[in-house]
Amino acid sequence: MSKRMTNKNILEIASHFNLSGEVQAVKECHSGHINSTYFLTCKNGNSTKRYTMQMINTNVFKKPDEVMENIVNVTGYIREGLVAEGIDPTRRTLNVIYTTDNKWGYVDSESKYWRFYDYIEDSDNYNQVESTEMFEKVGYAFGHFQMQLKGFDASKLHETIPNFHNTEWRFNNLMDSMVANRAGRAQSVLSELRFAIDRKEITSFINKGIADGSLTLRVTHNDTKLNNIMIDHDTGEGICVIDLDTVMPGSVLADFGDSIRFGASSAAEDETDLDKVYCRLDMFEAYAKGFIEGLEGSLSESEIRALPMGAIILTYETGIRFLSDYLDGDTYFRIEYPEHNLDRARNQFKLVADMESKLAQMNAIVEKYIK
Ligand code: GN1
Ligand code: MG
Repeated sequence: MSKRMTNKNILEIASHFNLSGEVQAVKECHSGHINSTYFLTCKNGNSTKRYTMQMINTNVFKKPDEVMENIVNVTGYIREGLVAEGIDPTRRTLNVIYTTDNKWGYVDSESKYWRFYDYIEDSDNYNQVESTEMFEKVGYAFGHFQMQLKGFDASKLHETIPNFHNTEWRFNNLMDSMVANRAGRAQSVLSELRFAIDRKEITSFINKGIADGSLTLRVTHNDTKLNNIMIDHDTGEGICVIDLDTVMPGSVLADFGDSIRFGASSAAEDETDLDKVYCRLDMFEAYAKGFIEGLEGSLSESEIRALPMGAIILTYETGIRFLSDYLDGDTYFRIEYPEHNLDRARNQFKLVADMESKLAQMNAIVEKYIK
């Protein structure tokens, strides 16, 4: 448990939610760069029930109630769809637990915003793929997630982080951070800045595609990291897509690309031995298969053709976000040591360079799905 949060604090916060029984155990979850997460076990007579408790990072999500409104609407829509298909929605979509005064969240005495979900039992999330079979199933689930939201009215969604996957905006942000040089680190990252600037032309790829109609605006997840999906213990199926804080209108390239960036990498996002960091084409192929199948033929030819560029762009974009944060003095992503964001940026750029060298092979893989 972090130094700041004590069990007493947690119990006090939990007492404001409609939980079943008494809190018996609290465990901190260490993955995720933005919010803080805990798992709580509650006991009621002989039965136990688990919950996921999260503090929303309001430095990143300025309007947490809007985040929650999106989540309640999106999960409600998915749940109705599952029920209409005769599928039990339990464990297949997040279930928000309301406060005792019927709200989506509780603001504590330190102005921190807390929310609760039912814990997704008999499943796990992963930080590294274990097999191509697993990654294909993850791809299917993220593709299917978009299908589940196909009829969802996008105008109901709040933009929880403006310009989230606007790569051109992210690039301009990097330039601003470089000039402002708030942490005095700009001189030490000249080669990384050069790498980013040399690739400026790719930053407009998605915006241009949306403008010229070759890419469709859909309701997308926008944070399709491998650890944002729960994998069923028995079937290995990607049973529940989690971390719905950034569900917003976007391009399919962002969801595809972000998954490849994280899951098809041969190494962790912060691996510092860059010889170990490359894009695994077997994983790329497995994910592409699952994702395209999950989208049930709704991808256009131009979208399928653009998927490999999506992988490059999202990896590049994440790299420049880490680099900007390093230049700003680490105010956005959680870090474990001072150079963490720089190590992450270097890692992502290595992956970009590797993907660039494999673009023809990635193109050949997706080409197979064009009829
Ligand atoms: C953050 O919170 P987490 O770890 O799921 C970030 C993503 C980045 C990712 C990089 C709201 O995701 O955009 O791709 O870190 N989420 C937000 O690992 O900025
Ligand atoms: Mg997450």
